[in-house]
Amino acid sequence: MSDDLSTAIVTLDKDATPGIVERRLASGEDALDILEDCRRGMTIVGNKFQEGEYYLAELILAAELFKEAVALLDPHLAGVQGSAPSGKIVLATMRGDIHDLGKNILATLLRVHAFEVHDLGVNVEPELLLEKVREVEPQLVGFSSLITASFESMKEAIGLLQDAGLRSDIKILLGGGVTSPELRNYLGADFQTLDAAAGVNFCVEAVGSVSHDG
Ligand code: B12
Repeated sequence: MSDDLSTAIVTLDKDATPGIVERRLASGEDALDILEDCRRGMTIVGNKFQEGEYYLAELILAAELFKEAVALLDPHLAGVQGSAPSGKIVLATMRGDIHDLGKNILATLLRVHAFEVHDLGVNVEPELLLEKVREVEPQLVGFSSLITASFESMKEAIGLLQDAGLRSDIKILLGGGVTSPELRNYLGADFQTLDAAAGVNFCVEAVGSVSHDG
């Protein structure tokens, strides 16, 4: 059954995908499990792109299907969440990078865990990130990176936080396909993962240790 959904995304079946999501929701299945199948489908699409079987047009179509599925799942995920916000996070895909599917998954999962998520979107200028951090005073900043072109803009943003004296109040986490422990060291970030659920665990633990009012 779960294969149906990832297969629908992989075969770019725009008629079948939303129907499968709705059917599985109606049967009472956990929205997180359905989300995981969407992610699996997207990973297979990525592999096909890498192997030259799929081109950019297919990637864009698959990404649209993925977003449509997440939009259907979103209200059901929100229903899982607790009451009081457990922490604040500013999320961004920085300048040079327009990939946002993984970031959006993380944002959804964090909302499920009652985080107040301030998602700046994609291709974000470092100055805008600093401005947002000043405004909302989060305990956490999360960068999603899928393309090496965004490394320098993340570095720049962290430098701005440092110069503003805000870096030590914040935990910085990285995720997305091109991130690695080496990148974490290069940027001086606190945590790196390729798994949104591990990112959520880090955030939950971090709000306990860096909590400040605001
Ligand atoms: C889908 C996709 C696209 C879509 C993006 C749609 C969208 N709205 O995001 C479109 C078609 C627009 C696109 C465009 C391009 N892409 Co593209 N794309 C991909 C692809 C196939 C999949 C990425 C994806 O969404 N995966 C699924 C998500 C769910 O996985 P994920 O992001 O890794 O997220 C998971 C975790 O990493 C984690 N996570 C993610 N972010 C964060 C953040 C935090 C804080 C935490 C804790 C966790 C976390 O949570 C998620 C779930 O666990 C990858 C190939 C690949 N295998 O990754 C190439 C890839 C990323 N693209 C690539 C390229 C080159 C491009 C283009 C330049 C192509 C072109 N020639 O024009 C352009 C534009 C790039 C730009 N300036 O940003 C390259 C990057 C190479 C590099 N090393 O820099 C890749 C690797 C393909 C390749 N092998 O060549 N792309």
